[in-house]
Amino acid sequence: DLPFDFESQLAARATLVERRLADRLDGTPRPGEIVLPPRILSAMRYALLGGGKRIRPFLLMEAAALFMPDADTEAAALDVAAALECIHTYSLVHDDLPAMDDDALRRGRPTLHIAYDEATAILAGDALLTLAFDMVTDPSTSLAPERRVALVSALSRAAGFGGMVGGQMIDLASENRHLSEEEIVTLQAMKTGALLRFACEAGAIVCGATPDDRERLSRFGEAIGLAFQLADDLLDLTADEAVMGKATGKDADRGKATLVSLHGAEWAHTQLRGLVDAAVELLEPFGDRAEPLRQAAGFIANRRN
Ligand code: GRG
Repeated sequence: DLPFDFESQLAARATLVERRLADRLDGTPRPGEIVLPPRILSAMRYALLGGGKRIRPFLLMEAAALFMPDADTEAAALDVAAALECIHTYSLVHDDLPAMDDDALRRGRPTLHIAYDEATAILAGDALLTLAFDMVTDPSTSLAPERRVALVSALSRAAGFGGMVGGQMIDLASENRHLSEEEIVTLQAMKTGALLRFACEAGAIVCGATPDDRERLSRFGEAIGLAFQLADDLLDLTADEAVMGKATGKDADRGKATLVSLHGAEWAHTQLRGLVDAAVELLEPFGDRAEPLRQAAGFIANRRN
């Protein structure tokens, strides 16, 4: 057996997702659609097809692969993975808007509202959010209706006011206000953790896994969601200030506390190792087949961007 090569597997999965998204936005109206206004189509393509690690789709497809899906189920997992990337991309587009983070660059290119305009960026975000649910429910996929409903339900909750949007609201409302450690963890679990958790849980849902396995993957997703955020906070430490243990970057600029600014980088590194270990332990029952997810946990904790 060749050793598992994480980077090339991530790239291969990303290519599949990008192809699926490019196909869906090829400009051909689907039943019920009359005309696709070129400007929104091009804005959606700009946002969706402009890079990104595609880590959420990877997690979803690798979680599904644990259950040895047949070709139809694997195709359905790809559709759900592409849908999830639509929601993630919409959140980045809206997060970059002047009313939120007011960022000019995303994934190394001008943000959507700079490349197009603000109204188009709002609409393209809205369209990406709704497209996600279209893709999950598309009758052309062979997925059993109960599984589709379970996916729509879990995705709505992960993305909505009890998940990502709610986390973003708490975040905005807490600028320059002291947050307790518990509040920071809750906010992060909602804002970034909910979609990562959904990614892992959805792999199980697509394959009709047992409630136990679904729960196990959900807990795995929760642990790597926390790791993702800690790694993000660590990335906000500049080389110089890391020595003094002082956080910079957008969050710190706005006077926002992170776990790293509360406890320092060394604590965060120890914590990260603990989270990866806990995540990996949850994969134990899946044996060797879980190697991609194991490596994904390490990748998320050690990521450089
Ligand atoms: C505006 C509804 C709404 C929600 C915004 C997730 C989120 C909530 C905002 C994203 C802003 C942000 C910088 C969050 C921190 C987590 C983070 C670094 C997200 C970027 O995700 P990656 O690293 O990005 O997976 P790529 O580009 O690889 O897809």
